[in-house]
Amino acid sequence: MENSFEDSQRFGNDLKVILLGNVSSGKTSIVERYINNIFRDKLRATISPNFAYKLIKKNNTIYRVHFWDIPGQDRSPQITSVFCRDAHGFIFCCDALVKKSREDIITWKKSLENVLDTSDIPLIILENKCDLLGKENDYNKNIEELKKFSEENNFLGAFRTSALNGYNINNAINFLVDEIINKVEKEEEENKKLNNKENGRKSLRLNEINVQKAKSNKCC
Ligand SMILES: Nc1nc2c(ncn2[C@@H]2O[C@H](COP(=O)(O)OP(=O)(O)OP(=O)(O)O)[C@@H](O)[C@H]2O)c(=O)[nH]1
Ligand SMILES: [Mg+2]
Repeated sequence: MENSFEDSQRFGNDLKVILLGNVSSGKTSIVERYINNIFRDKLRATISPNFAYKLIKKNNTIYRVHFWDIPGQDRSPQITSVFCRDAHGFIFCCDALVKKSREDIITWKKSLENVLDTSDIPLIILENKCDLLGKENDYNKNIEELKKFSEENNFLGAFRTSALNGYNINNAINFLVDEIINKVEKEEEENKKLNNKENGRKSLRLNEINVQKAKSNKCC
């Protein structure tokens, strides 16, 4: 779907997804691949948080999904608290060739948990640059290890991706966005039910008051 200004004016469903992870794990490249389907070689390090959005239609609703790309060099509590507080979901990125980069995801998650209770927020891992692991058929070699790591650390899912050739990027991010939208729609449904109940009680009370008024106004 095209991201046009007119489109963005027509709806109010904004969702916020944050990308966290070490320097050079590929966060900026992943966002550019997902949103614009491009890849730039030799990208400069991101020096301040950036965002870009994509319009996604689901169940007849258009959502504007904002992707916040946080610089890997900045793990300061200010950044996580300012940008992450109202996020709907998180993508933790690591480099498939750098073992420490996967382990560092735990540190990123811990610094996030200092400012936010993540137990009810969808979090996924993207182990990026899998094109450097070998042939396409080998992309999923030892994927069980990654899945186990993800389960043990309470992530919703983990994917090998390549921003360079696009492998699994749409699949992985659409999975996260779907989860977020399902959650948001369920919450809205529950809120509606609660409001209806509340309105029902109010109108019952109003009816009772009207009946009492009518009774007291009756002339004998
Ligand atoms: N081979 C390969 N290179 C990639 C891939 N993704 C990113 N790169 C390259 O890796 C380098 C770092 O990528 P970035 O997207 O800038 O990484 P980043 O996580 O945004 O880094 P910071 O902004 O410093 O936090 C760039 O030169 C990219 O071209 C990939 O999937 N495969
Ligand atoms: Mg970057």
